[in-house]
Amino acid sequence: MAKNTVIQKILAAHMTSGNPVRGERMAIRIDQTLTQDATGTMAYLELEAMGASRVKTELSVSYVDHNMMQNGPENRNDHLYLQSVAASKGVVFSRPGNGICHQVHLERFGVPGKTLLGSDSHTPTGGGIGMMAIGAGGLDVALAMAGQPFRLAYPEIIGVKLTGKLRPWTAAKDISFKLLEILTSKGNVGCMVEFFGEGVKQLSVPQRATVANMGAELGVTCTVFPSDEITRAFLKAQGREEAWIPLQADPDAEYDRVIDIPLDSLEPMASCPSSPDNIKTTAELAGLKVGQVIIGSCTNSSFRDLSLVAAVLKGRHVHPDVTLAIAPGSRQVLEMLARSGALADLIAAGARILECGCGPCIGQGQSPANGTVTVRTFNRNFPGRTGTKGDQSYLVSPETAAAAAVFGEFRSAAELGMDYPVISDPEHFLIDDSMTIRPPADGSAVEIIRKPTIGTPPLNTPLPEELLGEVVIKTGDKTSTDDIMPAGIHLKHRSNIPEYAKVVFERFNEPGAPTFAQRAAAVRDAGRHGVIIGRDSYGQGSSREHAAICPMYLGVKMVVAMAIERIHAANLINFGILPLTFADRNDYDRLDRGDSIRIPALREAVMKDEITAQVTRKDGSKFDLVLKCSLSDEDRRIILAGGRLNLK
Ligand code: MIC
Ligand code: SF4
Repeated sequence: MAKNTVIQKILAAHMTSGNPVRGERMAIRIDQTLTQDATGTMAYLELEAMGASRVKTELSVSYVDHNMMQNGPENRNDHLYLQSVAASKGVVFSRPGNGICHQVHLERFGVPGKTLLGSDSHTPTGGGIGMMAIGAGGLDVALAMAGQPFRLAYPEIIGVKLTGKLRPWTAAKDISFKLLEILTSKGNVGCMVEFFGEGVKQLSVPQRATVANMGAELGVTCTVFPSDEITRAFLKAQGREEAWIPLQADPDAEYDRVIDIPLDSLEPMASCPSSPDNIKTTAELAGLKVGQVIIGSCTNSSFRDLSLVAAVLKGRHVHPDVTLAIAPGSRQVLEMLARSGALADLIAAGARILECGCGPCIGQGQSPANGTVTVRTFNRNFPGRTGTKGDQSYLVSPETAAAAAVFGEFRSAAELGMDYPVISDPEHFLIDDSMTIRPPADGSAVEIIRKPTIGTPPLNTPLPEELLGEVVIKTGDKTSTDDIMPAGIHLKHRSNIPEYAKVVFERFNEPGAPTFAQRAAAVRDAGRHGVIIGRDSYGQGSSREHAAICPMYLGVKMVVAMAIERIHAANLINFGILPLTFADRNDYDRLDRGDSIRIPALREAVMKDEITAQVTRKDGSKFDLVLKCSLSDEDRRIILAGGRLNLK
């Protein structure tokens, strides 16, 4: 009697090499890919550098949703490159204004049981429709487009059993908060999450997508829901019923670990500054004054979510001390809100309507005032991500956000004095694909548009014979890729590495002192190699491979931490930076900025699982540092070559 989980079934159907044994290396075929503009330009430049003439996936989609401020020509230059390279390589192009990649992909392209690799960490959103949807760096997505399988370790499968029913004013987002409280945002590398149990049936596809989306904050590889009659109804309403297949875990399926979440035991919660796993109940925050509310992002911008907010705000007005901004997740959502009248209710209530896209979620506008509280339905509240230093960003559900907009403070939504608006998915979504452009059957004649701000992917040099390292920075726990490579106003330089590299670790720079970029370049120019020391969960958050490319450009050759997050570790390897971990965690305390780390016979050393480095501290004292090198044979080959693009 078979007893497989949904994850095991999808893996079995896609495995191209390896064995289904936890922790063992394996590879899977990738059916679909997605890219967004902020990571996509580099991904397509890499695809071109590989000499690929046409993508080999069943479907690849290029979205423009991040960089849409168009302050200066850079963003539009990127769009023109992306549109033309998509036509040339056989990729569907989703135009700016069509919506956030994850929302649009769910609506128009997602298929249960398929694999999706996306150059964005929130790609797991597709798990809401029963996909195995995985975030990765741009280069890994480019390789998948070129037809190569995706390599990963066979996962530990965490089953999350949902029972009961959410209570009024408690939302799908609160399931994510509960999971973050239980699992935290660290220590989950190599895990996949699967939802099961009667409670699953209580959640619509957009609600499941909210929960699946925040798997990224747990640091797991993907989050998968079964595909059932609710999935079928959603696909039917999107005019795509033929894409549906049933996909359920077998009755006796065995998970490596099971977490029980009785939905009726949940209460409204919030992620408090400045980490998604800093969870409190909203009751604990009652009375906290709020200066700004923003509703949107790939977590909470569906027709259901925004209709709920409109229902709360109908006939009321946003509190005088609050600004409310709303960014719909897609053009489908926005147009349906307009036609249903909900948009008029939002406008009448004083909401500022932003275009469909990521917008403030990635620091593109709407930075809060100093010392004020911002309440967002987003998924990340890393320090400074809003564009304001010292920001106080709270992540909540649309229900809690709407109440905060009305009251001007955290308060129980039950105090709104109205019945909880139950919003069901429509029987028919409004279908208009005129903002997606299908590629021509033969793209060979398409001219790829390269304006002057479109650079080339920089190449690393092969791994040196000896590492003459110097610690350029030592960071603490949970250093995110936003810390390493800030977005916001710098996001427009994603296609221009020398310019973007100037702001590596910007948040850690001290006024008047040389910046990280200057210090790293000085080490590089002196013929030495930059080393970064991190603590736990180094590189969490965004999939941006720029957090590897830009340090590489500045001469960084090695990162040593207690643990490195999956996507970032893969990006480091892809660009020839050696990711190592401490054999003894206490050694973290013995290292400091300016210390020298030498590894003689480095090329031989990386073939082993343990490397001994010689440390000379700034005060002249010396010690041997034992480092773990947990790389696959393929990873070692890439590291020796100085990155994936150097391998033929
Ligand atoms: C994010 O939410 O941080 C982003 C911006 O979507 C990133 C991708 C990027 O940095 O371009 C992500 O999540 O991978
Ligand atoms: Fe865009 Fe924010 Fe989602 Fe990232 S998390 S894809 S920036 S909406």
